[in-house]
Amino acid sequence: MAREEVTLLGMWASPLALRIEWALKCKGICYKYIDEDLLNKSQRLLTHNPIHKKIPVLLHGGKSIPESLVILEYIDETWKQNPLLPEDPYERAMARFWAKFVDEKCWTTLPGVFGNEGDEQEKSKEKAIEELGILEKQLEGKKFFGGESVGFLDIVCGWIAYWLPFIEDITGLNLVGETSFPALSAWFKAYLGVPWVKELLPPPDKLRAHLTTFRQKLLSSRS
Ligand SMILES: N[C@@H](CCC(=O)N[C@@H](CS)C(=O)NCC(=O)O)C(=O)O
Repeated sequence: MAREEVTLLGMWASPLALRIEWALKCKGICYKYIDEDLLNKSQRLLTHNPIHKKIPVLLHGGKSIPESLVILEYIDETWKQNPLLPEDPYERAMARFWAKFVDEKCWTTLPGVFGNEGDEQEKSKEKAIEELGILEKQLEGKKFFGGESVGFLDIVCGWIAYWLPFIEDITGLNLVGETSFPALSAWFKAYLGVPWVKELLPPPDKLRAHLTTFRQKLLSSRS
């Protein structure tokens, strides 16, 4: 089963699809990548994720697995090499706890900073700084969330390391400074410096242009 063809339905600018590519790359799994048009969803996407109709979706052995965190755990359980989740049950539970925190909090708050102006943006910014401060504490004294090497939580949070500077640049706001967030700033560099992490990052100019247009759309839909 583990040797059967692996296909990822993704979208090049999706931080959540990138999570899956990172995990597959870290495990050394060959996969086929299909870039989906999220404005004109394919029958393939609707068939493989009929409930949420979203990417990422992993196809393996005739089965479809949706939801990025679920996919990450599936990958970790299917291919045992380079384990992502810690072995200790308590540590595993905590990695899942923090992954849920990132998806329930930062995944909503950072787009709130990006897609708003004025008071709404200010409120999201305050919340984002508070949540990033919580992650900062988790990292203190460690190189990676996973300790000395990249683990589950690094892959879950990885999008923040790459996307946050674009958010700051495009909005003109400063959220994570090297003085106020030393551990997080050092982790951004360490994570993005991992060869298989770096290799999969979307081209910066293309991403900046995409995000700039996306922000304009978000702002005009709100006005
Ligand atoms: N909780 C889901 C969220 C997936 C998600 O929001 N995917 C976005 C791309 S990053 C998407 O497919 N958006 C299209 C839509 O909402 O219609 C996960 O972790 O996989």
